[in-house]
Amino acid sequence: MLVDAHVHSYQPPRSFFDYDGNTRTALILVDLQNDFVAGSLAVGEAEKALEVAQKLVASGKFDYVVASQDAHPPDHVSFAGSHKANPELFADVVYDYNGQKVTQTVYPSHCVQGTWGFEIHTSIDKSRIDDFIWKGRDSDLDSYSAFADNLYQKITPLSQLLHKHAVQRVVIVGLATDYCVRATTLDAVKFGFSVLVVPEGCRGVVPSRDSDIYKEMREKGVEVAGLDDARVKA
Ligand code: VGL
Ligand code: ZN
Repeated sequence: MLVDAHVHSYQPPRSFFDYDGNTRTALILVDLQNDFVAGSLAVGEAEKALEVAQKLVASGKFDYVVASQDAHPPDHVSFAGSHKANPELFADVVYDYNGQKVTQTVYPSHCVQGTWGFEIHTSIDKSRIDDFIWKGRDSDLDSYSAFADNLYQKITPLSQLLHKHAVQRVVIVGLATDYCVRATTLDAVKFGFSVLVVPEGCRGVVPSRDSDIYKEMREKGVEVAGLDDARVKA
């Protein structure tokens, strides 16, 4: 590129298209954290999702790479142990949130800020991740989506960061398909992005839900593609 002598600082593109006319595309890595790989909420075959995710990270084909992390406090409402009624794991608990009845599935304690389980798995090259989105930080409300909490009380910086980087299209992989990947993907559509999900780079808590989830995603405008079919640049 020819650089004008009067241009002293790099300006990010203001257009959804890069200098070659390609759609500016971000990679969103959802919750590739130790607790979901080998910890308290381990997802089956998570290593296979990590392998595909790292392949995409290493490709260098994305204009922006962002990773979400569940970042719960120790007394988070999604932990069975936080409820006096002693609910069983994976039971649905109804609780009061500012006068509103909220249904929350409860899990073992996981991804507590500052613990090993919270850290992104070492198979992912973190030096290639531009920004990290911490979610589920408030004790009294969960956040499956990397864009907003489950009641849309607050949004995370993710949509702002994508706009700052002039991104129009997002490619999503991560854990777990049936919770945080699903919610992040459907929110990406709601927030106006063009969305591609790569199932090879995702694994679910309950794998038998996969076909229904990918069907729902397609019905809502998501492109679901294999790694070989995934056009990471337009
Ligand atoms: C997740 C359950 C609870 C996920 C997070 O990352 O899919 N699932 N917290
Ligand atoms: Zn969680």
